[in-house]
Order: sequence, then structure tokens, then C-alpha cells
Amino acid sequence: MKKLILATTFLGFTFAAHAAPSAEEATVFIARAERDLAALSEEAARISWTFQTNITFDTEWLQTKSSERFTAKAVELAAEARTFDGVKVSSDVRRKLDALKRGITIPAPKDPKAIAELAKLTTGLESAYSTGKIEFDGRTVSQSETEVLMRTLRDPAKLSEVWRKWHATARGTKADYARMVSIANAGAKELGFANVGQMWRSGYDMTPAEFATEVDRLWGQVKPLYDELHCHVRAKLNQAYGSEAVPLDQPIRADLLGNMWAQEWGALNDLVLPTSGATNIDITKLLKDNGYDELKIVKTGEAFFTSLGFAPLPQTFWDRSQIVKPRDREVVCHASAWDLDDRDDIRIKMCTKVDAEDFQTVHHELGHNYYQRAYKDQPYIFKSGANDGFHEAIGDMISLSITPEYLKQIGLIDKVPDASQDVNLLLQRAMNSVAFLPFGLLIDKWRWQVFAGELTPATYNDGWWKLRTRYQGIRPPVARTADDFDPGAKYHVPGNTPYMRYFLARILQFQFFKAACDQMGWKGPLHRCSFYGAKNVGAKFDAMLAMGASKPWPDALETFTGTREMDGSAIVAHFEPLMVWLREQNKQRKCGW
Ligand code: X8Z
Ligand code: ZN
Repeated sequence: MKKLILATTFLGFTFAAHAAPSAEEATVFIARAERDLAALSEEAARISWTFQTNITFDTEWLQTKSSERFTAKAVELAAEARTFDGVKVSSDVRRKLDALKRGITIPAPKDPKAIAELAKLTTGLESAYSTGKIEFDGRTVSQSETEVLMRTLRDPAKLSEVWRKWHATARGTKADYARMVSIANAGAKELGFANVGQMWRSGYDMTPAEFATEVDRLWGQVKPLYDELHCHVRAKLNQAYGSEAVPLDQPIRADLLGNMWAQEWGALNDLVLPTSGATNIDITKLLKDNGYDELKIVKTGEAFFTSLGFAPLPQTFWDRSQIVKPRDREVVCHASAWDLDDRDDIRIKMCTKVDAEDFQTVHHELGHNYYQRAYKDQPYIFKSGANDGFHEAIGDMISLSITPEYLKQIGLIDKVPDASQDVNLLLQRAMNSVAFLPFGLLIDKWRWQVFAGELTPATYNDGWWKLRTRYQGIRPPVARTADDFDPGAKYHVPGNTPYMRYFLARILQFQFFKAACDQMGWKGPLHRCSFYGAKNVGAKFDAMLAMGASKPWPDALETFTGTREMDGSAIVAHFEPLMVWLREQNKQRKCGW
């Protein structure tokens, strides 16, 4: 059907009364776009891998060039996709056109100078973060080691020192970040979005405004659970560190929660779990005592997937992955999963530590790889998660199957703790999953405000702490000034990885998990369910994964869970016995901040 567009502003030019392209032209355009992107993305991925696993002047240079080329192509295709707005095309072609329009995380305007500047800024920010170091206890400590210090130190003065020094490394990147925001926003505007934040919110098969409302609705469902956990953990920290470090009517000091960003609190189990009459399962200790090394952790993760009927990882995975931090060069240690040729060359890149946290992270990353492999036969643009939260939820859903029963099956423990330990097991689990929820929500709330211009470089940090205090109930250990740039001390900000996906994943992982347990006919309490070895669950899961992004995410969700809504009630139900217990514990306490 031919249609006339009367006057449209397209990339700064105004065309009068030109005929809209046809549906056939759209199909031809999509075929070309997919071919071009596939070719370019393999090269870009290999350059990116080379850069991230060996940061040098030259690899940074190559990465910048490659990023420039990729951005230029993606922006060109996004602009071309817009010319088919209003053309009647098949639903597949429409989905692909829409995906192309928002297919670039950090867009640039079409001006080559802006594209080059943007590429330099994004590469530089990523390098600066990953090569950041602090001086502590007479030695130079890398970014990934600062994380270990935050998990293991128990001296508030030292924790504050590591926290302060790591956050100071981000100060110098604020100006570059602000410049990047302004170029990327100009790019988003050229593509028809109000700003980059709106562009990010447009990837969820609903309007950007509906998405913002949706995440608030989900947060409302889970907030009461977070509030009870916060109250209990604060009381326990008060017992451990005293009222000066942990006053009972204040937000919790961010450096005392066992994680640089206070995002997951599982490292604090020694302070928070009961000490008498409890059999706490210390995965770090179990791994170490049983001689696990980094490779064995990854093999254990793979074995979970193969137990569900998924094929083993290819030999190239083992040959080409970075599982251990190289000693002799700078790398991006922040864990990631890769699919270099969009087919078989899947890998992980980690600086794995033999501890509970990385045991979890390995499962998380392998979830990405198995998703990538499941959808590899989809057309290029559909080789993606149903939405980005799905991609983050796959391995996390598997991790929920790491129960005492499972640990016994794989020979890590001899005796499964009885039902009297249930609350304890749930508390251990909540210290990661529930604790994470407000953090998962607020990073992009902050970025949405930044991209919308509601926060400016002068108010970046203040706006950050307003959200941190409001949602997480935490405060900085030392006074902050407008020169600080604390968001820049969290990988995904300089790394430009959207973050709402992790919040969604925390919700979805429990929905997936409940569905899996239902499918295997589990009748006991959910936190005791492990679907290890359940081939019927694996087959159904694979059916959802294989869809990739070819259908709206509610269709994918329905395939596996029978429901079309994201819903916080699954996580709430999972922790119901803990909620009852926490309420009882908190009865005499004054909660809130
Ligand atoms: O970044 C990650 C993964 C890579 S996609 C390791 N995660 C978030 C984070 O570390 O902040 C997983 C949980 C949240
Ligand atoms: Zn991930």
C-alpha cells in the first residue's frame, strides 16, 4: 500500500510530499541490514574481545575505530528503518524495523566527528574503570580485588577506606561521562526519541511511559519484603559494629554490606545468620575444602545445563574463554558472556574467584551462553532475549536450584539440613536476591534522570544519593561533594550497560523457577526445589529460549510459565516463610530510615 508522507523532518532535512517506500522495499532493506550487521558484528565482537582481554594503547585504538564503524552503521540503519514508519508490513518486518530503530545502546548523531568523539569517550570510560586501582595496606589493589576486600574485611575503618578510595577513582571521569551523555542524546533525538533514556525504555513491547509505570508497580509488590530484610540486617550490623557505625534510625552505611555497591549482601552471612543451632551452608568454604578450582566451577555450571538435556559447551568455549584473570595484562574483569560469530563461538570472560559469589556468577554467564545458542537459528535481529531482563534471568533461575539437596547430589555436602533450617536457608538466599531489588531499580532511574536533563553534572552525585537513600536505605560512609561521581564507580555506568534488565531478571527468575518446579511436579516448599536433571523442564525451557526476540516477550513468557505478565508475587511467595519470621524479629524494632 502506497502512502504519502506530507512533510517529515528526517535527519535535519525537510522533504516535502515524497512517496513512502513499499512493503517490498522494507523486506529488501531488512535483508540487507541483517546481512551488513551480521558481518560487521562478528568483526566488532572479535575486536572487542581482544580489547577487553588485553587493554593496551593499541587495542583501545582498535576498539575505538571499530566502535565508530559500528555506531555509524547502526545509526544509518536506524534512520533508514524510520523511513518505513507508517508503511504496512508483516509483523516480523515491523518487529525488525522497530528493533533497528532502537538497536544501539549509545547512539550518535550522523556527524562523523560526533561518532568519532563518542567512540573515544565510551572506550576510554570502559578502560578507565577496568584499569582503576587503589593503594591499600601498602599495596596496589586492582578493581576486582577491591571487591574481594569489601566482601571479606570486617573492620569498619578499613571498609570505609577501600570504599572511599575506589569511589575516588571515578571522580576524573565525570566530565567525559557528561560529554558522552550530550552526544548520545543528540543521537537519540535524530532517531526520533526524546532522549537516550526514552530510547532504552522503548524496548519492552509497551510504551516507554508504560514501562516506567510497570517497574514501579513491580517494585511496589516487593518493597515490603525488602523493608523487613533491611530492618533485620541493620539490627544485626548494629550488634556487630555498634551504634556509632550503625545507628538504628539511619540508613545503613554503604560500605558495611559486604559489597562495593551494597547491591548484594550474601557476603555478610557470618554476621547476619544465626550462630547457634544453625547449619549454615558456606559455599565458599565447601568449594575450597573440596578442591574446586575456577575451571571446575565452570564445569559444574555446564553440568547443570546438560542435566536438563542441553548439549555440552563446544570445545572452543574451553579453548577461548577467559576463566582466570591473566597475570600479565590489563583486562575488563567484570564478568560477561559472548557470542562472537552469532552461532557457535560462545565464551565467557571472567576473573573467576573460588567463592560463593562467583559460583553464582558462572551460572549467570552460562545462562547467557545457553540462551545465545538456543536462538542461533533465528534471523540476525531476533538473536536476542525476549526482552533484556529474560537474558539476565536464565542463569539466575538455574542458580535457585542450588539447594542443599543439589549440593548433596554433586557431593559437596553429606547431610541435607532438616526443615528447622528453612528460614535460615531463605535468609541466606534473600541476602542476595531481595537485597538486590532496589539497587536493580535505581541505577536506571538515575540514568533516566541524567538523560532527561533532570540531573546535571553538578547534581549527578546528589541525585544518585537521593535514590540510594530513598530506595536502598543506605548512606555514604564519608561526606560527598558535587565533584564526586559515585555512579561512575559502578561498572555498568562507564560501561554503558542498561541496568533495569537486572531488576526485571530478579522478578522473572522467580517466575521461571516456580514454573519449572510446577512442571516437575514439585510439592514441597519452593526453596527446597531443584530441577537438576529434569529433562521435561529443559525441553520446555529450550522452547522459550529458542524463540529469541522473534515474538513479543509476553508470548515467550507464556510459553514457559503460562502467564503473560511480569509479576513480583512469585518472589514474594518464595520468601513467604521468611517474611513471617522477619516480621516477628522486627516486631519490637523501629524499622525504616
Ligand atoms: O553485570 C552482571 C553480570 C554480567 S551481565 C555479571 N550482573 C549485575 C552486576 O554485577 O551488577 C549480574 C547481577 C547484576
Ligand atoms: Zn548478565
